[in-house]
Amino acid sequence: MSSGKKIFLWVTYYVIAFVVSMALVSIPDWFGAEGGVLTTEGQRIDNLFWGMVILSVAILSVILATMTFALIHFRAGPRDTGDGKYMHGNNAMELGWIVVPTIIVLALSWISYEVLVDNDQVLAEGAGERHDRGGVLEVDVIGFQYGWEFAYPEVGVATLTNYVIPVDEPVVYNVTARKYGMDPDGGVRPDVIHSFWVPASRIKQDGVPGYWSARSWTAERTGTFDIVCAELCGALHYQMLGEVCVVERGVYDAWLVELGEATTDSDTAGSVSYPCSPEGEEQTLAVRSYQNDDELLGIFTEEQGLLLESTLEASMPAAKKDTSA
Ligand SMILES: [Cu+2]
Repeated sequence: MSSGKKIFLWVTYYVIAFVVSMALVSIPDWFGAEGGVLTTEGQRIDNLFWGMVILSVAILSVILATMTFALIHFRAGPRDTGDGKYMHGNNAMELGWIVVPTIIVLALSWISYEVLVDNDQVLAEGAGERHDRGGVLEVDVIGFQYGWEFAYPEVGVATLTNYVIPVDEPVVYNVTARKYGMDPDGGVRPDVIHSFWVPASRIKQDGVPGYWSARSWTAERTGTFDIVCAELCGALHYQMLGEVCVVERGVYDAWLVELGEATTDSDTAGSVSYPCSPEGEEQTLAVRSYQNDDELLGIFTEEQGLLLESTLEASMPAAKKDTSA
């Protein structure tokens, strides 16, 4: 067979392998429904993901095409019992399969790094302390067993389960988790790590009790999008569902005014209208006052928290004894 024909056949196998593999990887719904990516930052992540998928398929196709070519054209005849050609070492090939993958992996690392830097641009520019990030809208996200609170420091009020943001504007999320929670029997126990995730945003951030982490993203269209907890955090982890409601700036401004007037007393829970209520239904969101860091710890004040901390410490050895018995 002429080398021209060999190359033609190999390229044919390559094209078939590439087209079939691309068709197969396009079948799964990689990111869930909800009409595709929601955020500017998420679009970068999707582009990176698909770039990596296409590159992987391109490399896989080299293997598939070479394997197919070898199976068909180098197969032994029925009476061929001889040995294959003896080879020992091939410097060019060995150098090739070290250098080429190294370049690919380094290039992918660099591109991924660039995407992460771009996605944290708002945080980098508005650096500074929590609640003072260069005038960017901030929402404090507090996970607990089992739900989410979304606090608007601007007006000192937090909503439960669902929250509202304006479209086309960066929002900084300060994420944490409560330190303590209430048991169904009225007792007190420490809370755990949760993970704030709006799948359509593609951005995920752990909420660690007593520690603040920040992420930022910009929603590019209005509507409602699921919130889930992405860290297995206990028996009712699956119930940590909510909704982010993305609205026009005017709607958001009016809602924020209403939110600010919903409650002022930290002991009083109130409610506020929900701009993303389904057609013909007037839903409300539960809210509570959010005045200072003591309240960030959850349903307890700092004083109670310290008291509880010592109570919990005192009860630890007993609890250990219980489990070993
Ligand atoms: Cu959780």
